[in-house]
Amino acid sequence: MPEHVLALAPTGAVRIAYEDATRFPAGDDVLAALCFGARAPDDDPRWTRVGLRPLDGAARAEVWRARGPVTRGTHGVVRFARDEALTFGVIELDEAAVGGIEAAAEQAYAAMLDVVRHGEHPHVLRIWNYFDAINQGTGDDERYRHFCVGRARGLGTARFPSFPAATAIGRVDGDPRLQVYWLAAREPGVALENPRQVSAFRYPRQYGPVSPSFSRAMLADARTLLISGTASVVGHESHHVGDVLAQLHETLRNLDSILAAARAHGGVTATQFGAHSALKVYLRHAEHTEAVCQALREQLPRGVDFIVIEGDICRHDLLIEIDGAHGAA
Ligand code: 3EB
Repeated sequence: MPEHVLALAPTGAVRIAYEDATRFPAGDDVLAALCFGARAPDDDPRWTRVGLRPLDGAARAEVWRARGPVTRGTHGVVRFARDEALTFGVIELDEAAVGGIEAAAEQAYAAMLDVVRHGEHPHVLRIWNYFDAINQGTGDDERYRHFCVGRARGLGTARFPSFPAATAIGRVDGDPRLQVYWLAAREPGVALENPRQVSAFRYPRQYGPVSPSFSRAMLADARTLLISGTASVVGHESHHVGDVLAQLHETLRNLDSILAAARAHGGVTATQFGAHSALKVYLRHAEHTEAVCQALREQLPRGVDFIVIEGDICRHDLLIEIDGAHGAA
């Protein structure tokens, strides 16, 4: 199994790998294990099951390993694991218990802020958000837009000092919990934008009352690129509506453009993704799996590790989204 060595901080480093999700690698060095589709053991707070079905084979877990000793704990509703330089935190909130997705997002983000502000790792670099039925509701009543309103309210003026990189994907398993997990660090990162895209936090009003609070990517320790969910958006508009392969191609151009921005910043040296890149591909329709996997094998540089999972994209006209990380060689 390839391993992606990400030098994430002067005092430490983290490695990401997609591993067999049924083997439950305990290991004292595990910071977090995100288990897509498969069951996660409930006796270890570092494991989180995300109910997104794997489409390209056996269930795999995205495992984040630290270099140094890891300590774990809980703080209110937050579970966390940390080493010297990094903290991985998780909140899972039942929407029904708090009054819906907007309230759940507000409370989750407020709780996250409360924990990170009082800890030694106050800089949130990267956040993942998963919740049910993301496209349900029309216009400003769409659940994704309510999520954006609640997220912004929970964040208040917090920018860490920039917005973290992020992913927001819809599950289709009917699980009523909002799942939010994040990577926070002792040192701030450098937020990057994509010159091909309008910054999400500057999206015009047509996409909702509150623009999405995230940066396109985060350069951690000036060497490691944490890439937000990226889709077939050019400027601020969705492109290639109805054509998944054209959307994939546009998405790969956006990813290359983000990598170029990181290179221009001196953060990475690679001119393309490769053996130190790990990508997660979210597909709205399972029936697109075969065509997309074939196109990925043809179009991605050799050595890139990727998994394909089922997930709804936050705009109903988008069929595919990709997030991931690229580490220093
Ligand atoms: C886009 O480019 C696609 O709301 O946190 C991608 C990544 C998207 C993160 C979020 C939304 C989010 O606008 C959607």
